[in-house]
Amino acid sequence: MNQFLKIHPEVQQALQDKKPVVALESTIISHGMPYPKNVETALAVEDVVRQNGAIPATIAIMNGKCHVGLSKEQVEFFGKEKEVWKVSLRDMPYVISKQLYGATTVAATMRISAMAGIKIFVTGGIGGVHRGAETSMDISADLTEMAQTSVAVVSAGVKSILDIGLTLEYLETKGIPVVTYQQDEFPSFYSRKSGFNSPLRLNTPAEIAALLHTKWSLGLNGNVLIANPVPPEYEVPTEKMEEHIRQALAAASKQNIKGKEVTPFILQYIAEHTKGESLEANIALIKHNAKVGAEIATAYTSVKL
Ligand code: PSU
Ligand code: MN
Repeated sequence: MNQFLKIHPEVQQALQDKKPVVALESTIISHGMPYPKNVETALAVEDVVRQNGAIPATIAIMNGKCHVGLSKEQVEFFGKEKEVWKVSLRDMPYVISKQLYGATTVAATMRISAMAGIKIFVTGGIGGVHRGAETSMDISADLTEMAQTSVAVVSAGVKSILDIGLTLEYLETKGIPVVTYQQDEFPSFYSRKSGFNSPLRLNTPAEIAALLHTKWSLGLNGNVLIANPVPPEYEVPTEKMEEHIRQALAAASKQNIKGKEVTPFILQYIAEHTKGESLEANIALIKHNAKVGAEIATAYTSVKL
């Protein structure tokens, strides 16, 4: 096994027994939500995965290793500790060789999942092409990683802090199937709508599992993005979010926020300025993604070869 990988015994056992396993990221814990809601949510999401028949594997970096499956205490640590790096692919060798604490983004979590042999990964929202990317060139490494690593990601679509149209174009260019679960429109995280048709739609975990199996059996490496709309009762209307997003982007530009700081800055700004409503939606949609992700992982393990 890779010398930099440390797989929790429960996760290792499940992988060996070919039982369903769902990977979870840690940037959302350390940089995506405020304490203590971040820790409560991370632990609740693990429970939802379990209740739906799969083993959760939250991924983070510490003591020079990529940890696949964390204890409650470790999740608590990543939720509280301030000196945690936000680790995308670029940062992995530095943070691992310096033995620093690293919370993994979608890109880094996908790569570590692949090293461990996990095929399904659940998150809230992925990174993408930012608004104004034609001049800033700010395109998340999540997208380039999705083009090459064969791990499926369940998200609630793409947050409209990004340019959703350009993100969908980029995904098309890179050959990444985008499947919306049970509706025709691609969702935009807080909202079930985005104004963009989803390239593909599937209605059951079994159909999604069959698509994954077919793609990878064809030798088509890379990700499938599964967009799972936020439950209607938690939806925040797009018009309402748009105002906050505009303000967040203006504040980021005024404070000259650049590079890896952009996404955490905007997420935090929105959480503070929507007085918890967006945070409640965020929590609800991640739990819902965990349920659907566990169902897909379960269906995937029973695909007939
Ligand atoms: N988008 C969200 N919530 C998040 C993130 C993105 O709606 O928590 C986090 C994820 O960890 C994602 C990362 O992989 O931000 C992307 O950062 P960047 O845009 O710097 O690549
Ligand atoms: Mn970026």
